[in-house]
Amino acid sequence: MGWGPAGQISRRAALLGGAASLAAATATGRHAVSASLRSEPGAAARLGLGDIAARNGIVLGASFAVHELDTPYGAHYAAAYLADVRSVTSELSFKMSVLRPTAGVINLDPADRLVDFAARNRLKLRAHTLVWNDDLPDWIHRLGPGEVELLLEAHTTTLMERYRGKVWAWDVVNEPIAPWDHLPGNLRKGPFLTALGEGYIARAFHLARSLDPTALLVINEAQTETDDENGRVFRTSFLALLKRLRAKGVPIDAVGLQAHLRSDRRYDFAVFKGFLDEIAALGYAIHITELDVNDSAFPADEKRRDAAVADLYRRFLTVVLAHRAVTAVTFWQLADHTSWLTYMARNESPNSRRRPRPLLLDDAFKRKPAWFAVESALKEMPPR
Ligand code: 9MR
Repeated sequence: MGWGPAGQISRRAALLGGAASLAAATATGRHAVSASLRSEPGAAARLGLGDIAARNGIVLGASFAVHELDTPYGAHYAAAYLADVRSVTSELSFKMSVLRPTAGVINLDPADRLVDFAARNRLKLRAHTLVWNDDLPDWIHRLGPGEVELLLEAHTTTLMERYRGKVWAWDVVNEPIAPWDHLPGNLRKGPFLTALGEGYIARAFHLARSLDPTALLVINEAQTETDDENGRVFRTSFLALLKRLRAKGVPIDAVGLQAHLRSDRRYDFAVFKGFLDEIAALGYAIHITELDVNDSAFPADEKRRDAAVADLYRRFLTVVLAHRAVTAVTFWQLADHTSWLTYMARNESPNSRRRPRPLLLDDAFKRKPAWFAVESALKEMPPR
């Protein structure tokens, strides 16, 4: 079980092959937002989610894929972000698979384009991710340990020097835990672990801190939310790792918890709150980094499905937003048709009439019950 890129090839191909025209990004701005809001009756009277969150001390964001700007709905895509978020996370463009598709080549165009979009629109940028033992191009798997060490150093240095002052938070290490690899500490196997042992994590953070003393440095993990054996193993293993890193003085500012929630899993958010308490007790801030709801086990009927998705968002956020250590919440995209779950479903079952509805906006960028559930949770949260 993993978060591999299965079924996502067309999406990455679109990104890599895209003519990286800046036209769509530069054409977006406050004008695009107001145009979109005018088209939605009553919308102008409501604050965006990012504004409500900011009033309560939360940075609200969503992952962003620059190639979506090149689609026929590109201007609406940008407008949706400007209306509702204060930060964007790079969903693809800062990954080694995109930046370094072949040995000796670095493709910075998509990352530059995202940095430019964020800067023009005064959005904070979460850069995802520097070091991840998954989703790597094949050539990295063929390197020897010494070369992997050099790659970690060169990659971190190139990116952090280039974007210093433009990135608000770096997911320095992504998903260090993978119990199915059966390694000590339940650490995820991969080239960086093989080359440097657990020390790859400390190495990356120390280097990152020396390159950018002001950006927030984040360690990001998946699958910690469920009330089942898998969730328990992830929580215990990740917490043990955080304690070891804390004891060694590794410079980590915040812990990222992805929160890809699923309709086919059990949740007890009181248990999850206890986990947040333990992270906070170690002195870390907490970012919710990839929130969405896989609705595959909810009813086929769209009204009932939307209500169930909204309810799961509400239950989760009520607990999370009440926790003082939580300072940022990021959704994994905003609109259903741009979700990784939709891209995957389209690839896996192109003829299915049922499409995932995991996010806050529908395919026409209209607000869904989930949007209003998030709005209420943000309005009702205790201010910081
Ligand atoms: O949503 C992303 C998808 O489009 C990519 O194909 C995939 C591999 O790069 O990564 C997805 O994002 C993942 C994130 O980087 C890490 N946590 C799990 C996310 C969903 O798979």
